[in-house]
Order: sequence, then C-alpha cells, then structure tokens
Amino acid sequence: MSKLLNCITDKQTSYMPIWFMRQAGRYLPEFREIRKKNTDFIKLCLNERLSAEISLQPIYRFDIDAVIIFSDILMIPYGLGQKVEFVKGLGPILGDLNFNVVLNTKPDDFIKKLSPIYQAIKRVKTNIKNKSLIGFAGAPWTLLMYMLNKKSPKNNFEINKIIKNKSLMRDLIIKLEDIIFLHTKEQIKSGADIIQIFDSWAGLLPKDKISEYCYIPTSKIVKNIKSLKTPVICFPKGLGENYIDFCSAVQPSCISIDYEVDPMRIKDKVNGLPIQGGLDPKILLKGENEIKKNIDHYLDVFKNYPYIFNLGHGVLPETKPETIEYLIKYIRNKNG
Ligand code: 1CP
Repeated sequence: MSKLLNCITDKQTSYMPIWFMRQAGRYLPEFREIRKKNTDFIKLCLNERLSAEISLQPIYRFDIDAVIIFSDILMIPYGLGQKVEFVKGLGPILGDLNFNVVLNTKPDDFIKKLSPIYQAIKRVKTNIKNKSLIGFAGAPWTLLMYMLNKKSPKNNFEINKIIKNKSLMRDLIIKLEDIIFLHTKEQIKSGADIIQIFDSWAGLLPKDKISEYCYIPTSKIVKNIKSLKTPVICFPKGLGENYIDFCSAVQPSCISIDYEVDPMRIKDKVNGLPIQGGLDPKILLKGENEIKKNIDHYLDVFKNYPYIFNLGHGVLPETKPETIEYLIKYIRNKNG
C-alpha cells in the first residue's frame, strides 16, 4: 500500500508521508519551460502527454510520496460549457454563465470534453510504483464562486450579489454535486487512489451560510467518493474555528489544515482523524533557522499521530526548489 494510504486508511504513524499542494507548478523551472511554449493554460491541461509529464516533474526531483495530477479546479466550469481563460497577471477570467447550458450539460459530454485529463492519469499511473496518485476537484462553493464572480475574489467580493437568486443557487449546487462526483469517479477509474477536494474560498462564507454552501454539498460528495473505497482529503481553507464543525459534519478521511489553524487545538478536537498540512508557504521564503523552527513545531505536535506533511496552501511561485529539497531531507532525517 502507498505511504499516504497507510497513514489515512490504517492510521500508521511510523512514517510521515510528504507531498505539496501546487508541487507541479510555477516554482519549477522545468514547468516554466513547458508553460512558455504553451500559452493557452486550458489547452495545456488538456494535453495528456504534457500534463502527465508536468505531474511527474516533482517526483524526478524530490523524495515525495504522492503525485497530484496537473490540472485545475476550473476545468469543471470549462467542462460545463463556461468560457475559462487564464490571463497573465490577472489569473482566471471566466465568461458569462449560461445557466441553461450548464444545467443541461450531459454527463457523457462532460466526460468526453475532459477525457484528456483521465488519459493523463492513466499515463501517470504507469510511471509510479508505490506512490499515491491524487486526483482532485474544487468543492461546490469554490466553483460556484468562480462561476458567478467570473474572476478571483482576492480584490473585492460581495457575497450577496453572488447568491441573490436562491432557487438558481440550489439548482447549480445540485448540478455541481453531481458533476464533481462524476469527475472524481472518472479520475478514480483512471488510477487516482486518493481524492482531494479544494474549498479554497470557504473562508468567504458568513457563519450562517457555511452549512448550506459548504458542509451539506461537500458531505454528499465525500460520502459518494468514500462509497468507492477511495479516501477523501478535504481542504476548506479559511474556515478558522469552524474547521472542527466541518470535520464532524462532512466526515472526510483526512483534513488538510491551513496556516491559520492551530495544529495542537485541532489535533485535540478531531478524534484521531488524519491531518495534513498547515505550514505557512511563506515560511519557505525565509532563512534556514526560521524554516527548521517552524517545521519542528508541526513535527512535535504530530509526533505519533497520523499526519501527512504538506503546506497550509500551495507552494508559492517564488519558492526555490532547493528549499523544498532541504525541507524533505530535514524531515526524513528526523522521521525516517
Ligand atoms: O502558469 C500559470 O500561470 C498557471 C498557474 C497555475 C497552475 C500551475 C494555475 C492557475 N493552476 C495551476 C495548477 C493547479 N491548480 C493544480 C495542479 C497540481 C498541483 O497542485 O501541483 C491544482 C491542484 C490547482 C488547484 C486550484 N486552481 C485551486 C485550489 C488550490 C488553491 O491554490 O487554493 C484554485 C483556487 C485554482 C484556481 C487557479 N488556477 C490558477 C490560478 C492562478 C488560480 C487561483 C486564482 C485566484 O487567486 O483566484
């Protein structure tokens, strides 16, 4: 069994698995080289040969335990017929949402449109032996947010503008629950042995909307994926105090924490649920002593606990690959 499954399914603690969110991406010169020649990001995600190659890049460099497939959460809106573009300096820009097109997209057409992603997973699978292969999707709320806001909410975001039409929201959420499950099921059929659900913008939800937009739809998807005997890691970024409620409402197989979550506190409150991540990615831009001190904190808190080492969000583009290498060696020397 792979090291991540040992940790998540069997709750083994003798070895601490390591991987990184956004490990296949912009901080790697070999990725930038490919990206330079492939200016259309969606096309790159649908190039099964290149996306398999990019997924494998980090394992050629680092002694990590998992491969995450190179793709994007916004491939779902794309598969549902919404225009998605990645503009340099601006991030993703989506076209107007045509509700009829989205709600009437047939599962078979969706799968056909995204089939290069599943083919890429098959290719990657034949190239890895005892490493885990992580498939992923965005959670309904984060996808809904991008589909309606049509760009990153980083600069300004007004939730009431987004969710004003209640009955439409309900229809969209139901469609997304079905399509996210379909997309993850295809990834599992193609060789993914773990699924991660990214709810990167869960933190935008006011407390009285979290259950409706985050817990309830996510728990349905988690239940469906678990019924396929595949573990699910959830990353509801920005939930703060509500991380603990999330775990009891959604029942993921593993919870990925962000850098604002106190690792000690969550460990004490989740009844032995496997935990992943936490370290602030900005720490990796600092000096060696600062890096060591912060890693030690997570290693101390999670000693003898089923814990997967990862960050509290994705690797930043400014991170030096040498720092990642250093971090892995440091943990391996301490934790076998
Ligand atoms: O070269 C470039 O400009 C593209 C940069 C890039 C990359 C490498 C984007 C654009 N997406 C990706 C790949 C990606 N995205 C992966 C690949 C596998 C890996 O992790 O190595 C994954 C898992 C994602 C997931 C993703 N995309 C999330 C969830 C995780 C997170 O970071 O919170 C989100 C929110 C997105 C949307 C997205 N795609 C790209 C950008 C710049 C963004 C964020 C935009 C924003 O700020 O709203």
